[in-house]
Amino acid sequence: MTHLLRRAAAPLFTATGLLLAASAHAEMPRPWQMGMQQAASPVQESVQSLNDIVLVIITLITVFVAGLLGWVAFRYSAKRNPVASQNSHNTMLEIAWTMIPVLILVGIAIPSFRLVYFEDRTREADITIKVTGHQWYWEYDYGSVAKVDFNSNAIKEEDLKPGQLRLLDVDNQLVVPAGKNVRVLTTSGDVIHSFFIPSLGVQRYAIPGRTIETWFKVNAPGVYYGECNQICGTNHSQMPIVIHAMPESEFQAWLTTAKTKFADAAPAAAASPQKLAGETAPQSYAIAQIQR
Ligand SMILES: [Cu+2]
Repeated sequence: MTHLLRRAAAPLFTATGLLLAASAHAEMPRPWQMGMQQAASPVQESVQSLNDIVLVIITLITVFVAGLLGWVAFRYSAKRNPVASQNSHNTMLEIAWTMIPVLILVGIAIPSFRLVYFEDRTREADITIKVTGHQWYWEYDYGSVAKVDFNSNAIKEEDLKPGQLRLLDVDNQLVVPAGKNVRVLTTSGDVIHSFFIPSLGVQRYAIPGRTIETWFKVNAPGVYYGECNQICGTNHSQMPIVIHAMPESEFQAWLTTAKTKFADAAPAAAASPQKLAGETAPQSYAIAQIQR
């Protein structure tokens, strides 16, 4: 019954989603969504085209194997084929059914590895942002361009304003310039988290004591939603990610205001009760050393 009700309400949710999308481009999970979110970065475009290619290959293989199985069951049933074949091997056939799958797998592996390396390293970073996962919020450090370091918390259900999305909207969005290469360095202040934005093709672990690199370039200004997708404790579901991409000039203006707005934000982060003893202050992080 609940299932039916939800099904009936689905178009309503979709309409709300479309309204939101019309006001400003936004990529988020939608009720009853079957496919992937629309690609908004070069990496996600590549992810989706590889997905499409692999989907065609596995569909053809599934149809072929199912057809073969059906044909053998029909043609060689005890009724139609009372005297069973005594053949135990056939060299040519065995070479074929070994080599053909090997060639198919190599064919899939080549574009797959190419993609893994493509999303692994930023070619020419215009900006570097250090992303730190905490139980249970994200911290964004713009150390490579300005002394801006702040926390991003989910908005509590009772504080949601009209149009804000439950478990998706945050108080402080991660603002980036659209069309620029954004290098992301993930780490964690406590347990393992994962920085995941589906429409941008970003998914990286945030591991304490380690720094992992990835990057994205947002194709067009807009708002792109993500979530922590590594179960990290009680409030794992309460640490969404909101990337707000804006034109370069607007981003620079935002950065100027952010310097004042978040002037005292970093010490607050340091005073966080979940902070582990010995964890280094975000400012001490030498981003310059990672530049290559
Ligand atoms: Cu988490």
